[in-house]
Amino acid sequence: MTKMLTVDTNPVDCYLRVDRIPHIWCAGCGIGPATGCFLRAIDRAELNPDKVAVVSGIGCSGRVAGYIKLDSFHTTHGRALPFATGLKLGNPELNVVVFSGDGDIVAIGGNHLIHSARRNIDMTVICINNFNYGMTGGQMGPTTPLDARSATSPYGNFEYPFNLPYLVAASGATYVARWTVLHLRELERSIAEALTKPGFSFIEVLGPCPTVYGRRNKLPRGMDEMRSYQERSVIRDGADPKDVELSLNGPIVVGKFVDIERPTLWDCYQQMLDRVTKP
Ligand SMILES: Cc1ncc(C[n+]2csc(CCOP(=O)(O)OP(=O)(O)O)c2C)c(N)n1
Ligand code: SF4
Ligand SMILES: [Mg+2]
Repeated sequence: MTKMLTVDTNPVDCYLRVDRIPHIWCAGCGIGPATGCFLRAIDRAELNPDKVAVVSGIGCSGRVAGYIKLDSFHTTHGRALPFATGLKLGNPELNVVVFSGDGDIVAIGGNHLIHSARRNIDMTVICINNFNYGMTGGQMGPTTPLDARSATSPYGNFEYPFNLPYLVAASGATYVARWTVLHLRELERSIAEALTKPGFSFIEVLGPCPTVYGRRNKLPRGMDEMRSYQERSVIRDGADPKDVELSLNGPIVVGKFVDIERPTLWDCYQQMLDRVTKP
């Protein structure tokens, strides 16, 4: 891919299907900034874009695949991970990235998430957690904080939510981090690191959904929302994932929580082949 930069183009335009712009995202949505970080991370990690494949499911976050001018696949709801697994096993040279939302990856796709982590499939998962199903009008999901209001919890959520870093770390992920869309530099660096690390990497990105989740929970908007992220967040690299639970208005612990080595599914497959084919 040849980059053609002029003064009025954005450095990541080469990775975007600009003919699809304007995008569908609302003003103040966190998905756009997270997408920008991902695209800049491709350059930071010095990847060959021709070897990067992006897979999304369904949802506002799942629209990302439609806007990215790489090999990108907009799959069915919750099935981005199995699709990505097939891509990776079919062509292990590919750098496979799943970019989708909390509903897509953790609710309908939750089963695939824990098993992809358990098998340590070499891929990077970027999960935009906006605490609800934004696209369909703001229903509650498995990351909706206790007491948060949503279309389906009008008096406040009484179901205990998942703590995603703890869930994926316990399932076997070898790289786990969380950032908000206020932490653009850290997020870009973290994605670049995850892209070059073998094994199952998971990055939770907390991003606002002002249109449905934010409005129902009377959260600050725009710059005020960013200020609230700034006031609430604390960077704690190496924190134990079980200690990074989120709540509606409480502290937000961000950072890199897990960075360990473990053989990937492909490594284990090769080891088994070596063993059984030895004379
Ligand atoms: C099989 C199936 N069930 C339900 C839906 C409806 N649906 C579309 S997007 C979505 C939730 C998306 O939530 P999330 O992944 O958090 O994305 P967001 O819109 O919040 O970014 C649902 C339930 C669907 N498209 N397909
Ligand atoms: S509904 Fe929410 S998640 Fe969807 S584009 Fe609007 S702000 Fe973003
Ligand atoms: Mg969501």
